[in-house]
Amino acid sequence: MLWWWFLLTLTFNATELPPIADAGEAQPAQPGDDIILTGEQSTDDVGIVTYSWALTDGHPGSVIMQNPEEPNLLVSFPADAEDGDYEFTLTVTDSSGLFDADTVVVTVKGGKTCIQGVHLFELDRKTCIALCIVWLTASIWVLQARSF
Ligand SMILES: [Ca+2]
Repeated sequence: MLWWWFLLTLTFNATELPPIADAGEAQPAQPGDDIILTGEQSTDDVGIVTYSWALTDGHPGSVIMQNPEEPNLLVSFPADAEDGDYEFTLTVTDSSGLFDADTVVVTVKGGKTCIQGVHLFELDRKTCIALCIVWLTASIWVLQARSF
């Protein structure tokens, strides 16, 4: 009887498979954006017990993670977030302690651009827009002056 139980346990453990983590598709973001990283496509033959998200590359001061222990992570990039690639790693664990990890990259761009394609040094958005208005106004004056 004990022998059967032993064989059953051994068979069960042998067929227990590790989970497969899926951190979702790469996506773009802009400073000031809230985005959701989806880890719920991760699978396991028995069931995933824990989800754990971490920022593994990027500027830590430019990221706020709301719920790093949930399948779907809410990420907020503050208005002054730095441009660049932010890599997030999702680690999933099943009830047997087997685990897997997957990464996803969020590319943040646009922090210092006030008009599409216009970069004015390292100015903040408000100053940039003000300078653009001054430049446009000055251009109109010049054009008007030339027409006389
Ligand atoms: Ca499993």
